[in-house]
Amino acid sequence: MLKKEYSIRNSFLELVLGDITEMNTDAIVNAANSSLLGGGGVDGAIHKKGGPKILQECKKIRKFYYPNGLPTGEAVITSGGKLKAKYVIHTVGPVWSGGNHGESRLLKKAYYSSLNLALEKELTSVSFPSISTGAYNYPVQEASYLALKTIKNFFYKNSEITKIVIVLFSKKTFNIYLSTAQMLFLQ
Ligand code: AR6
Repeated sequence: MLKKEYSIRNSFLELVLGDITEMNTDAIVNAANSSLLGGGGVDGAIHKKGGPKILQECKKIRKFYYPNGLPTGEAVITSGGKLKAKYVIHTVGPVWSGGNHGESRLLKKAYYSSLNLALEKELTSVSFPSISTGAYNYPVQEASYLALKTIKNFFYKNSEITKIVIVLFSKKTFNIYLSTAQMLFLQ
């Protein structure tokens, strides 16, 4: 497994080339859609491997808290079902529409909402996929900068979460995150 670790204050950020459904961090983050009822990409893989319990919990969340769907940038939490991770944090990243429709603010918000939920649950380790860069078409270069910058800022404000992993599904995406991280963390 290709891996690169950075030490930021008292915590660690890891970039990993792999499948997020294999991660054994306390939680893994799902790049979901507003319906919370599943889809393709990482969402499909998480529901497939995690089993029906996750979907049942998502349906309850919809019914009781978000009858109109989870707004972009927000996050909710369910159990991890059959996954190694105990929890799945479901967030909705923005669809890329050229860059002038609040995309960067909403992408940052998706990372922050997920991390704040992990804090509330007193979790210490979380894995993220590269939110919005698949079906939602966010350019990977820009997304990697926002994701890494947001995580860096988070580590400067909070020390309870000691490990954040970004799991990249292709060598190409991994390399883009790697070069952004070198630029942000090794100066
Ligand atoms: N592990 C890690 N990363 C993965 C995995 C995996 N198992 N599978 C795919 N990726 P996407 P989005 C990568 O499309 O752009 C869904 O249908 C993928 O290569 O999963 O936020 C939802 O239901 C890409 O780099 O999420 C929504 O409708 C990244 O994960 C919509 O797609 C994100 O790609 C959300 O689109």
